[in-house]
Amino acid sequence: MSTTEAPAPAGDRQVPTTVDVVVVGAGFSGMYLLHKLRGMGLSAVVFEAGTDVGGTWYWNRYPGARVDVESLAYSYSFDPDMEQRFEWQERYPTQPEILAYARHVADRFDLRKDIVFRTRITAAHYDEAERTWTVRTEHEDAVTTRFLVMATGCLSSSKLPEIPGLDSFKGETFHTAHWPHEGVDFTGKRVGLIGTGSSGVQSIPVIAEQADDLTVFQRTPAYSLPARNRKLTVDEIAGMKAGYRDYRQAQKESGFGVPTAIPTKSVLEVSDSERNAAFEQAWESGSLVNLLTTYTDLTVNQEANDKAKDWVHSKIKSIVTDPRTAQDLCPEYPIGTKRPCLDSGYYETYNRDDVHLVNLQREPLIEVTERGIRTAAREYEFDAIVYATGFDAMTGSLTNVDIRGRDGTSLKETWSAGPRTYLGIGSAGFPNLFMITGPGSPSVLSNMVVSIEQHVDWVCDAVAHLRSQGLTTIEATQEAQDAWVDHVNQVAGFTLYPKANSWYMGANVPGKPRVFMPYAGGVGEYRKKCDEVAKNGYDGFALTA
Ligand code: N01
Repeated sequence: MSTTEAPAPAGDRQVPTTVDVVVVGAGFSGMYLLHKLRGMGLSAVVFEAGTDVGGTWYWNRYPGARVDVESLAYSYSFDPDMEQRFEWQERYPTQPEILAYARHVADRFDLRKDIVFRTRITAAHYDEAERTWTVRTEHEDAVTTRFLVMATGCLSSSKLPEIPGLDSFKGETFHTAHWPHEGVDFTGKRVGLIGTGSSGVQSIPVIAEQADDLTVFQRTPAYSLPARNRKLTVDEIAGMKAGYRDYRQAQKESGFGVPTAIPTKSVLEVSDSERNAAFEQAWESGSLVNLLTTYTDLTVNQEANDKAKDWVHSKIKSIVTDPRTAQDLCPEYPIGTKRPCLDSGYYETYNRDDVHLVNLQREPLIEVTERGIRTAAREYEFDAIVYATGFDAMTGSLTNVDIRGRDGTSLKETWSAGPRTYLGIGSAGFPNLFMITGPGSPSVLSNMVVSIEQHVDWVCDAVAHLRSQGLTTIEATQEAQDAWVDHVNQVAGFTLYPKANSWYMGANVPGKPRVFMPYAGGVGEYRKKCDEVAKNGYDGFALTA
């Protein structure tokens, strides 16, 4: 497969043997951590598998890749001067623009000198007598550290479809999360693409423009809204820059890390015309959050959700001209319970003569062959196959590393029935191991940059507290963790989320326990809880000298 996998390490890697903090991952979390830890006078090293900073935005270079949070909101808030200097170009920035921002941050704070690139972590074992972690890499490095922070991202461990023959295809293959740095030219090619989540929905219109012919294999349709992307005006940028401080505060207090109007009415109490007008306004606004927050009950009441679902179905059918294709593109699960998408011309793309939709519910995937893809109905021949098949989300990048805590306890085994954390930050049995936006925190249900900054600040404050009190370790207690896991499940149970086979539930990975992993209680409420825990002497964590 053509990928962005980093080449063999250069000979001049500088790897320390002992540091105060090891950070894994040089995405938005790892970069901000390194900056803060240095400011605290701590020694730190960051290990990163790629050849540069950027994390998600380093790896996911597929055509059409953009974030679906507006650029001025999808940025760090910790440096007001940087906020004023960086110039965003578009409402929803492209992957190259976000990567340029990450590089700008790395340059500004001279971060790269403490980042070891081209290096994956393979193991991290806790030594109870020494109260240290030993972190090992794929290149046989071993680093001893007091604190270990997994800043590995929620969507880093990519997955392929679980069908035979993946290696037998003679043409080119690509995964959206490992896209070649030099790009791919599909001109004149017959392309098959599997997967219609955000990566598929964003790349399909762009690949369709280029390829001779595109066939999309869809197991589950996505709900997607038009992004209404455009260049930012000078006045918009100036207005945002002038109001940044208030906006940042509003982000922190919001439900999704993006300030929105608070709904006051049930969708069931309004007239058809009022409801249709509200949905139309949300659709035209180009904002996912606007649609889901139009009424109080869309995410918690099936009957209410059906109103939004039916309305979006009618929209899809008004765009897609072939009735059977339009019907196949209409999802049946409640809207919002799988990650909705934001697109540029997605549904319109199916009106092209050279784009075809294969409904895998009718004709399941059987295998990849030398010439293409075989479903239960027939074989399709291609020059290239694109896998937009997603990730082992939230836990994959943690359990792929051989993490062993007290008494040699394996994180992977401990989480075999689903992830168990306190606040999504720590896990009982694993002292001084922190996760940034781990399972049990709002993470993927929020604007990630807001949640990343909150966790990094919290973790650094906790480390500073230990040092100031002459303490050595911090570890989630079993009781606090059990209560938090119950709470996370209880909150999810109030919502419609568990009704869909989503990656939030682990349902996209065969054999993965079906547990709703993120915390659905909202960014603002969650932050209050974390602040309260810290204020009360890290209530629910055991601190030892
Ligand atoms: O991955 P996905 P993604 N046979 O898991 C299908 C973020 N993101 O890379 O739904 C056949 O959503 C799978 O089918 P199903 C965002 O949080 C953000 O697109 O499991 N099909 C699905 O259709 C997003 O949610 C942005 O039935 C198989 C697709 O592959 C997350 O990343 C952009 C299959 C995978 O969709 C992941 O998005 C991109 C199989 N064996 C990503 N296995 C923005 O900010 C999987 N599929 C805009």
